[in-house]
Amino acid sequence: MTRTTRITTLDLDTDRLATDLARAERFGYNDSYGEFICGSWRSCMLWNRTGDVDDRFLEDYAGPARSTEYGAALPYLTELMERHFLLEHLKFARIARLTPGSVLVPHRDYLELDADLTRIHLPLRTDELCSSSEDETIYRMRRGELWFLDATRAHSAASRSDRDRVHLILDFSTATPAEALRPGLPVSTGIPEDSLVARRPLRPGEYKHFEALADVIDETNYQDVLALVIKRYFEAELKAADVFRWLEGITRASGRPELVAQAARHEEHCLVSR
Ligand code: YCP
Ligand code: CO
Repeated sequence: MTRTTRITTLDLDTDRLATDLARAERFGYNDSYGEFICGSWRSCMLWNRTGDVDDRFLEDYAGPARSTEYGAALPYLTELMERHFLLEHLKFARIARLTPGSVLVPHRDYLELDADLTRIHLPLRTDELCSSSEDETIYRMRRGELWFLDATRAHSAASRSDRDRVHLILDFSTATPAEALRPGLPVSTGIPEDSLVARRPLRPGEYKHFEALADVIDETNYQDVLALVIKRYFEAELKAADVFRWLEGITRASGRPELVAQAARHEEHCLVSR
């Protein structure tokens, strides 16, 4: 069973959202967490421990989050957050932009923290060519939908869109999403049928064709080969962990021990410990 849940759909004010998004276009975005990205996923902090936009990473801390200059420059998003959430439990709020053609390496969040957080997404600009995943489940988060993501499980995202996918991402200290939400919103659980993305079964010998990339892979295109495998995971029935199985198989077949070690370290960092 996936734990990811579409909580509810918000009725967004298109004009006010457009005003905030236009402002957010001019923010400075950072490339932190590049080891989880093939392509580009850039983010900026709206709320964090210090209120300083240069504190770009998730970290453990006590007490409530503070708004940064970017958070303060977005009145509509601030209002939405105040209306729907108990912000005393908020730890981080970010805007994240996934650029066309980019994919995330399957990973688990919060491994570097003492305590897990509760992750909420609100897509602000997206389309049908953007997908997300939890383990073997591929789904679409549509604009205006509030989603709880179990970011402690292996998850990923991919964009084949021709423009940036823009999401508001919130992290709360509560054990469950319900404890972070103000009472009153209709709350559902699970992923609705029409949000699921079907994949085809693997073709016989499909892995073997990828293994032939052993003749191509080197330190200059390691991330590109990984991107090919991740893109296949979004099309055909691989598990999130299979992405690394395939990558490791390709690196072993290449006969280059440094690439084998790189893939093993990368898997450890993304899925096991850091
Ligand atoms: C995060 N997950 O939420 C990570 C890093 C990709 C998505 C980048 O911080
Ligand atoms: Co993540």
